[in-house]
Order: sequence, then structure tokens, then C-alpha cells
Amino acid sequence: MGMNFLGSANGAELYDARFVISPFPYDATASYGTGARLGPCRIIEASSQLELFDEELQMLPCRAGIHTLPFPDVPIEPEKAKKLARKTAEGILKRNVIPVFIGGDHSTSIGVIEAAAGIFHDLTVLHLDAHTDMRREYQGSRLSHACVARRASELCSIVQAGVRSCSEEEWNLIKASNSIPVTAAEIRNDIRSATEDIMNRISGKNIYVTIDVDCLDPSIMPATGTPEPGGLDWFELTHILKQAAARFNIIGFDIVELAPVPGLHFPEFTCARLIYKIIGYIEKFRA
Ligand SMILES: [Mn+2]
Repeated sequence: MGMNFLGSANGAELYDARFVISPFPYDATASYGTGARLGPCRIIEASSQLELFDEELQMLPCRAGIHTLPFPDVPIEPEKAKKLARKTAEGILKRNVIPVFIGGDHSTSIGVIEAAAGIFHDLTVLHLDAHTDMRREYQGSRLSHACVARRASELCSIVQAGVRSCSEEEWNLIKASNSIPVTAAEIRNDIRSATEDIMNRISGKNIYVTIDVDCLDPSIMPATGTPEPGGLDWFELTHILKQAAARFNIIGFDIVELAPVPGLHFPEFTCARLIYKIIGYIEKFRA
């Protein structure tokens, strides 16, 4: 039986949808803590508890049409998994519809960003994460979750925010390329000026947003493989996303790295709410 974002009564047919939820249950490359492959199932289950009306935006974002794809059989082999993500994303983007990938670990995003950068030539990736993910390779793999931003930076421009953990190699690289992230500390210190800083770094009109849930503070997002203290709160993250939706064309986004903890339901509900909130922001500011 298929699972539907917002529950079985609130799905749109594919031809009627402006957003396509793409579950991607995959965590072959998780380095520490596993279970991200269970993220899509738990988030979609939790989404059936969402209020359809958005009280902040005073609208029903679901009216845009949200279709949920069936769960794919994701191959274990990273190169094959990446190809599947890329092919799925291309299919959605070419219909001029917005893909919403639910991971899975962060390697999910590599194939999706490849598809997006191939179609949108002025693309900027907005990367929200506790980690820079700028390693050339990790544990022998160039497709590891720890290399996502590096792979993206080889294809298009990238703006990083929420960072508070980084290897020396990564630091030297971002310093040399003059692309030091907007840190979690800067965001916590002054959300408005940090958000302006993030927006000013984005060059083109089209952006793809990739959200590692560990950008949030572990107090509100404990269910993730590599939690880091000192993260964003809900209002800081949604403020940044709202400004991004207001000023740029978000062509797609993903939420990755939720590793559900049995019996702890608020993190998966938070992810479902975040997805629905971003859909609302995109709809609200659509020209
Ligand atoms: Mn991370």
C-alpha cells in the first residue's frame, strides 16, 4: 500500500501536483549512527497528523497539489543509488514541478543536485547543516554524506549556513576558496543580519535547498546520526527559509539525516512540519 504525505485523503494526482514528495530510504554511507533509511517512512507517517491550515501564512499549502511517489527500492551500491536519485529528480524537474526528497542520509542529495545543476545553469545550492560536508572523499567514497557539499561545489555555487563542525582539510579549502560558511553562532547571535549575509551570497535566481536536520539544535532534533551542540532553533531555520522563498525561486529541496528513535515522535513530526512549512513559503511567494 502506498503512503501519502498528509495522509491518504490529501494527495494530488501526479499531473495535478506542484510538489512531488520523493521518499529515498537510503543510508549505506552513514558513518556513525544508522537508521536514516527509516526517515521517509516515519516522516510521512507523522505528516498525517499535521494541521492542513498554516496559521502563519493563513492558507492551505496542500491546495498547491502534493503528490507522493511510491517508495523506491534503492540499490545499496552508492553509484547506483545516486543514479536513481538523479533520474527521479530529472523526471520531476523536467515537468516543471518541485521535487521534495526525503532522505535517507545526505548522499541522497548528490544525485538530485546533479539533476538540478544540469537543468538550471545559474543554480545556487543553499546548504543548511552542522557540518561543512566538504571532504574530497570519506572512508574511500566520493559519494559519502560527508562529501555532499564538495560534490555540489564542483557543479554550481553553494552557500552554507548553520555550520559548527569542520575538519582542518575542509577549513583550509573553504578559506582558500573564500567561501566560509555562515556559522550557527552567527545565526544565533543575530538572526536578521546573518540571514541578510546568507541571502547576499546567493548570486542567481534559482536555488536548491538541502537541509541536514542536524542544522537544528539536538534539543529539538536529537534523532540524527551526528548531532552537534549549538544548533539553530525552529524560528531561526524557518526565518532563513522564508526569506529564501521570498527572494529566490526554490526549484527543489530535500530534508535528510533523520534517524528515527523508537518511541520519540517529535523529531519526525518536526521534519514533516518543516516540509509543509517550506511548501507553504514557496506557494505564498510564488509570482
Ligand atoms: Mn550534518
